[in-house]
Amino acid sequence: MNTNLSRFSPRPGTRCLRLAFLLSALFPAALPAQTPSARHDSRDAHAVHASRQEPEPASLAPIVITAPATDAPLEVHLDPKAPQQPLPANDGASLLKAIPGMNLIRKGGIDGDPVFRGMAASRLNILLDGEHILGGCGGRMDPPTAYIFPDAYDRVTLLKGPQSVVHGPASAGTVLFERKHERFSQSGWRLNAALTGAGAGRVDSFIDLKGGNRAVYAEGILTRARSDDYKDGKGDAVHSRYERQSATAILGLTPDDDTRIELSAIRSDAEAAYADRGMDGSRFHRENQAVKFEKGRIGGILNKIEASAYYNYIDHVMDNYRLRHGAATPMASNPDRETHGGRLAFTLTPTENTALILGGDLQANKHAGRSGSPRGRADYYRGKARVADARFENHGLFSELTWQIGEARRLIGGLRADRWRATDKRQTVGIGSGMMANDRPNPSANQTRREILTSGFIRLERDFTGGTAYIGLGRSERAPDFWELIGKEAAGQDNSASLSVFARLEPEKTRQIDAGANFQSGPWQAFVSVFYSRIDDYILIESQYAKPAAMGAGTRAATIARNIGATAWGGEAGFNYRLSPAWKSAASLAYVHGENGTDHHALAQMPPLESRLGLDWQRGPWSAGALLRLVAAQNRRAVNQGNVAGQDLGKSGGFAVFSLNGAYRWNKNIQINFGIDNLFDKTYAEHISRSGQASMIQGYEQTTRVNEPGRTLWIRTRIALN
Ligand SMILES: [Cu+2]
Repeated sequence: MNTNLSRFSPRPGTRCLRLAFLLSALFPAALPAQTPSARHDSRDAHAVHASRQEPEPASLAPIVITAPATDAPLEVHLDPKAPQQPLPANDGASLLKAIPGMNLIRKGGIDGDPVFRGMAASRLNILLDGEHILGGCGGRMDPPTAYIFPDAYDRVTLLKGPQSVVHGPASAGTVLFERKHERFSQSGWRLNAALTGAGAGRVDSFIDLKGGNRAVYAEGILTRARSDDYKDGKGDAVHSRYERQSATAILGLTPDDDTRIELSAIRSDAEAAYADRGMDGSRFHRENQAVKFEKGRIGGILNKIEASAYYNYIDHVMDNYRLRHGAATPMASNPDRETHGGRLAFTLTPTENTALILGGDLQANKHAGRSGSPRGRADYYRGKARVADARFENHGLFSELTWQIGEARRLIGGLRADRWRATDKRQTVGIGSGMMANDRPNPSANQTRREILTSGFIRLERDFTGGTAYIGLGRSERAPDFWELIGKEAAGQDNSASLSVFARLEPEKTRQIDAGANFQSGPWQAFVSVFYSRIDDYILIESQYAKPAAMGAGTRAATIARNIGATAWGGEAGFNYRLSPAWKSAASLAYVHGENGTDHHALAQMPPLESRLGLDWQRGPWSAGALLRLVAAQNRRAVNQGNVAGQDLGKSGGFAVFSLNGAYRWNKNIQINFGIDNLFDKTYAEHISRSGQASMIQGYEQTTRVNEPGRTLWIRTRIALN
């Protein structure tokens, strides 16, 4: 085992799991059956829409998720603890892939960037239990989802489009990773645990133990996951191994049914090999503390108060010697990011038919870095002082109103204003590489930028027998993020003023129309959601941009950021159809089309048309399923253009991947799921995955894109006791 990781919680999950198995075998029926109090946090914006039910399984979900539920307009829910096919890697982005319209920019085994409708990074607003946290890596090794241990959460929600303002500015969508909180109705405890084994030496485990009484509760969650390099369909190893673990401790007070005060602390670390670049992540250390306060049913028009504050620290190391061999010059880079944030929101019910959320949120983060040689050398990186390179601050105010018009119609609207500030602390910028590397004065050193950003939306929802339809208009402004502003150059042929794009990038403005419907009748369940979006000042990242060499004659390849005009349209549709009491079929379709109006060609990083067909069978304690994923070729591309996470590499071919799964449910507390992903051992790569040729890692095959795993067998045992 890796020394870095063994420092805390050595193999916690597996030991506790054995204990859990033993307990359940000894006392199968003796365990007290407790139902937590029925009150449940409903989504605030829909407080007046009481008919909307949260999916609350009484016990374990029987079937592998092949098509997540879309039970409210524009919302998709996922149970992060339920088994999924294909078995997702142990991080947040891999988990999201099950949602139609979601894709992944693969870099290795974990830590890919999630993409929704072709929009990645800051265009997809990701919250970890209400917190906006950002990674430390300037090379985008750690999107926020790299710090998500799916088993430590209870619910994942995707809110499509700019149709929400209460969770921060959103353009393509918002993803909420949340824990559920229920007051104990009497003293008791609850245990959730799972052990997963899969090909490539993969072992995932988690244990979540919660105990308490009416007044107080405590919870501890330990997760651990490891995998060796997986093999693609041809049998070639992909440089992708990883190891990660997390520990979460929560202490809460529930003096009454409507009040909750909670303290939480999280520590996690990981290491991961990257197949797409010259370095690996050897440290993803996270420390997080948060406090939350919630009070509901206050009386009068004030219905609820929510307040929270958090601190997050990320210490990341990437190097070229710990997880690979053959680097001529061993070197490491050690950036860190410190984030403080908070939120205050009031839910008001001015009349019987209206709910109003008023609030504000703030976030401030500091980024710094240092780099050097491995331990034992004169230039050891840990012996150096960190040098600040950027500071960001954002203060937002929001209001969202839901107005129930009669029985069947709702009008929902929101407004948001953000005051954003960024400071470029870099004194120099490095240009060129290797022997030609050269430090130049940063043209935007110590500059501060300020912007006022506004966003808003309005949406009409109409219920009909068996379903809901909606149409919405939204607008949002997004400030350039750390990855766009810091470290990218501007267009131009000088090696002075254009070396920093910091002062030049305009905020991105999205105007979008969203429409769709959900429908349920007899054996049918269906959804459709479509969008059309016009993006002014879309921030495009372009690599291989020729600029004069740092020294002497010739050119060098720079990576620049610039604003363009863009449009995108597309959507998702799907259905479930119950053929008989035992058989159920499901299908989904997702498509997005993007156009770069400034350069008059395709917008880069657009995933191709994709369809999923599933068939599920269930009888008594047994269930089984088959999943066929069909992905079309993508000929629309813009080579060397993209976003901070990925760049287009060229056309890509289509593929079909077939997978099988089965489950046996021992009783309501214990369940075993198993499956074979990519049954026919197909060799394939996703269109938007990163290049497998850039890294030249000794002992590994170089591929156009980082290939997906070949045939993979897996088994997952899960226990839920209360
Ligand atoms: Cu990194």
